[in-house]
Amino acid sequence: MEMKSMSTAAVLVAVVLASTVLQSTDAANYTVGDTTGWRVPPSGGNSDFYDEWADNKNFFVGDILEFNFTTNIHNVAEVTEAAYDRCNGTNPISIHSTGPASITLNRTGEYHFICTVLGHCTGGQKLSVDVQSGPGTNSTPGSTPNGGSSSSASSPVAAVSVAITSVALVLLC
Ligand SMILES: *[C@@H]1O[C@H](CO)[C@@H](O)[C@H](O)[C@H]1NC(C)=O
Ligand SMILES: *[C@@H]1O[C@H](CO)[C@@H](O)[C@H](O)[C@H]1NC(C)=O
Ligand SMILES: *[C@@H]1O[C@H](CO)[C@@H](O)[C@H](O)[C@H]1NC(C)=O
Ligand SMILES: *[C@@H]1O[C@H](CO)[C@@H](O)[C@H](O)[C@H]1NC(C)=O
Ligand SMILES: [Cu+2]
Repeated sequence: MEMKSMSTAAVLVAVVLASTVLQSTDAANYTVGDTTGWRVPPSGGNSDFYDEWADNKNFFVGDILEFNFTTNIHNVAEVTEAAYDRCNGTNPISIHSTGPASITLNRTGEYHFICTVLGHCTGGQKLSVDVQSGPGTNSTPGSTPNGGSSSSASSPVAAVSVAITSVALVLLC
């Protein structure tokens, strides 16, 4: 009787702890381009450099992009898709001129970034990312472009919770 209520409490504590730990690891902090930073990519005209950097990553609401660049040499502007395609920095949505610049991805959908210094975007200094609603992120309901990916993202949380619950039950029963 007493044992049973103890184990129930322990399981509850374990599950709450597990979900707290998992939620706190949700937001990621990326240095765009890693050690290359934010610049015209080296190895001449590799205009896919930042697309390749982003390719194997999943971006979620709350993640941070750190654009590491030297002030007055580069900048980072958020632009529309049309402006991104044409490397048109005339009317950016927003622009950050002081490096390094930290940009929080606070909505789902595509973001487009370019450097507006002449020739830099056409030289490959451009990045687009597709942001998904993350595990534990219940803001922006109904605005997730691809809802299928968010369910796959939440399944590890459930799996770890089940695993921890099982271990707790075995130890305490
Ligand atoms: C993100 O990482 C950069 C570089 O490591 C660091 O300077 C910055 O403070 C970090 N930002 C947050 C919010 O953790
Ligand atoms: C940012 O760039 C500077 C200069 O290239 C470098 O010293 C620094 O380590 C970089 N920071 C990160 C977080 O990569
Ligand atoms: C760049 O965009 C602005 C408006 O944002 C537009 O007026 C201009 O014609 C565009 N330039 C080119 C070359 O497309
Ligand atoms: C989203 O981020 C942008 C730029 O980082 C900021 O200006 C804007 O206020 C943010 N929006 C919300 C809802 O936090
Ligand atoms: Cu630049």
